[in-house]
Amino acid sequence: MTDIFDKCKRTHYSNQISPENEGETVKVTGWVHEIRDLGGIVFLLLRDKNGITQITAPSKKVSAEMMEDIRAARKETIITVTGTVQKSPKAPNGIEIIPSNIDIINVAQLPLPLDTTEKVDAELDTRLDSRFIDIRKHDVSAIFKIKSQMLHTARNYFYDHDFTEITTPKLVASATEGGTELFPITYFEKEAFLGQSPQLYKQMMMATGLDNVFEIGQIFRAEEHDTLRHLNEALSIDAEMSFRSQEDAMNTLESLIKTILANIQENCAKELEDLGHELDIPTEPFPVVSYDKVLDIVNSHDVEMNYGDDLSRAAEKVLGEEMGSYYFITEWPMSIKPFYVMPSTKDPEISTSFDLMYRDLELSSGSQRIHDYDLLYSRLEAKDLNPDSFEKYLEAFKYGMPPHSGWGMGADRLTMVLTGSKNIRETVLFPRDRRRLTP
Ligand code: AMO
Repeated sequence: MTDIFDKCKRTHYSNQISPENEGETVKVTGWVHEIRDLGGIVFLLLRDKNGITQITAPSKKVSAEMMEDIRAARKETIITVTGTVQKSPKAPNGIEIIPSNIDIINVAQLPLPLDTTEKVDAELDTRLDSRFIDIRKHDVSAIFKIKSQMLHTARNYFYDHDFTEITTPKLVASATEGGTELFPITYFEKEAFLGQSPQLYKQMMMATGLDNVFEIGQIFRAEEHDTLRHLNEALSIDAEMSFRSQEDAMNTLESLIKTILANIQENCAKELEDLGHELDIPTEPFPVVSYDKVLDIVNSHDVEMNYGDDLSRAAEKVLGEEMGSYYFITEWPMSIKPFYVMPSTKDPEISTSFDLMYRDLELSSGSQRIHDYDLLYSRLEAKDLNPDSFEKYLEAFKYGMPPHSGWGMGADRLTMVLTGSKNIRETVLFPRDRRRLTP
């Protein structure tokens, strides 16, 4: 018996066959996308990772037995077709294949939970319930190919810039980010949580002499609200750098984003086309706007914002319209930033923190960090946090902690920008939100 994998061994992906291959025998394998039976001729569209190939079976050229096999092929069944390439200007890639052999590899049940050929998209919830079929659609898989390319570029960028990749625990004992709730878990006889951020660990790495570290990993936020930008489990790209200032951290972030944009533009042309999305690529340095200026802009648009307020949704929208694509917001009040943020040397009420925005979407936040033990201890107290819960973190600041800076960027949010997705759930294979824990 021929091994099933031998049967499936393709000679070409759909995008690798062109009119230049006319007359050649090729073998393609994939999913039955669509079948059109016109009586004397059957058209079968076969879909693979890279596109679609038309299989054309005229009853005059193809055996009666094979005509039967083709007619019996159900949508989404896996088949392999061997045949001769023929030019066909109206077919995908300008070719069609006249089959000489068809193997049915695995039959799909009907009805399908989701139709991959529907012109109008199903509800997002229905799609997420059957994500494995949803991603068969090229305009959906394009999002994950772009996300993969983005993560690959980010990793390369860090390796090229002398960063060490780290992985830190996600089962943790304490909170790091004020303002969002923690997910409590049962950890034997102790109280524990899912990590909101690798913040404490990446800072502790600064005391090890590794100098520059990065992590790409999941963060967990028990956000109460249900928005198009928040998930309860998100992917974060975190960087932390010793002996580097707030400005150095901002420059690294900006240069990383520009590298990612250039790379996606170069390597994901087909995916961008599948999505009908054009990248917004800034050539100038990202503008920097102070928190005070943000207050002026927002208030001048009749949206109320007082000193010490975080950005409301309405404020983000105003800024998105006023500021254009990528921009930094700096000089935030200390009162609304986490305990580890270094106050500015100019004014202790103003922080060294920054947010990177894309229009009305916050992509990243970061800062120079406090490296002085006594100051850090007093900031914990000032934020009503118990320094005893941070004992192991604080220890790293007692025996030679370099000054340092860093940031965390939402990888799913960045993917929204790169793919033009309006809902963060589109950019995550299996999103976790208030209502969704499966699949
Ligand atoms: P922050 O809490 O601002 O900062 O998070 C950093 C970035 O992570 C993304 N993000 C989210 N994405 C989707 N859903 C969520 N619920 C969610 N929460 C956050 C955002 C955000 O800008 N420790 C600091 C970073 C640092 O200073 O290094 C932190 O976690 O894009």
